[in-house]
Amino acid sequence: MKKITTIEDLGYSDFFESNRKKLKLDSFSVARVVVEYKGAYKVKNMSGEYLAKITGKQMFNATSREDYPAVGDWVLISELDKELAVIHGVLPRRTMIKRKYSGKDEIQIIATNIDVAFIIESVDRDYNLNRFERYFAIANAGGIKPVVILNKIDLISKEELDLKLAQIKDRFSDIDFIFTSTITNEGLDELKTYITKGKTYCFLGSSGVGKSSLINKLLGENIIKTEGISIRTGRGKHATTNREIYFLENGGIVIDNPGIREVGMTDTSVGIDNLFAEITILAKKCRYTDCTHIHEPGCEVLSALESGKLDAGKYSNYISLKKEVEYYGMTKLKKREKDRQFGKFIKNAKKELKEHGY
Ligand SMILES: Nc1nc2c(ncn2[C@@H]2O[C@H](COP(=O)(O)OP(=O)(O)OP(=O)(O)O)[C@@H](O)[C@H]2O)c(=O)[nH]1
Ligand SMILES: [Mg+2]
Ligand SMILES: [Zn+2]
Repeated sequence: MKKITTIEDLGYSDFFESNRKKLKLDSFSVARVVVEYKGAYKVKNMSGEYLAKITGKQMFNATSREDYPAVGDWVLISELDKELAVIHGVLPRRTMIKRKYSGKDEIQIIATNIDVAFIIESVDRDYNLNRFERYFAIANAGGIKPVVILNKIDLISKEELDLKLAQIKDRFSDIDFIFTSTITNEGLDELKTYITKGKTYCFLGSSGVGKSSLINKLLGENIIKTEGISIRTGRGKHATTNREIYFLENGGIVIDNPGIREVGMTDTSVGIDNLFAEITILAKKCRYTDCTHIHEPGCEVLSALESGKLDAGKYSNYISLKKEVEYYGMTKLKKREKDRQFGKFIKNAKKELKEHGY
């Protein structure tokens, strides 16, 4: 790992410094969140590393997950001793990647202040174009460039690889793809060309695809523990359990993540519209401005689908991602209404108590 000598080595830039100045928070030190634990963080600055917790006040004021620190954040801290610190606030984020847990209405911030999201799948398994698109949508929504890594190319033949490449190019013409193997080291030099000093990179993908193995290669030593694939399930065994930042010798900053099972949409609408620009452009010409592109007459999207101009897989994924975003918006509204009613209930209860002389 690189030895940190300046705050820029941690990824600090004018963006954060100008926000810090605006907020007039000179009495605190800045540090970057480098690991997230349950209920605590490891933060790092020029003076060292600290185990840190947020203040009770901050917890009390938090209204959503987004108010809490996440890996990649720049936080304002006060040092208690050589190893402990308190987090008082989070500096405004430059970018953020988040997802919804399926089934739950909870958001998870995967990481913040990242420049590139490497989305990793392994070629020997059932890699899935729809899933790629989900990652592209959340990256896009967060202002982050997605780059795909197809790992473990040592496990398939050249013919199989060419076939996969053709499929991918067909569906995603403007995304960069890197083919790698941590066994033969193919593609690793190409991967390194993407990584520059002071920029932050996030490694995302299912368990067992080789995220940590790739980062170990970039580090040039096996710092991160990796794990074999379970023969019984064919799945990874969740070797990595915490998100964590590593610092490369060339100055690049990389975030290793635990395997992600599902990539649920949150308020990702803009990300989806950007990603599916082809459909967004068609949709402008639909007869009805509120066209859902599912059954309406005069729908340009449907006619492009029928004529074969629009890829069917792309279309159906677009529709399901849009529905998910809509559903997310609805559950959020409902929750807000519930919170509002609960607030009223508390207020009335307090009033009644007062009236009864309590
Ligand atoms: N054949 C082959 N195996 C690989 C390659 N890269 C990683 N592996 C193996 O795949 C397994 C999983 O690798 P990890 O790096 O732990 O995967 P991960 O994505 O970090 O998994 P989680 O931490 O559980 O999310 C290990 O047994 C690695 O040795 C590769 O390029 N080719
Ligand atoms: Mg791992
Ligand atoms: Zn339409």
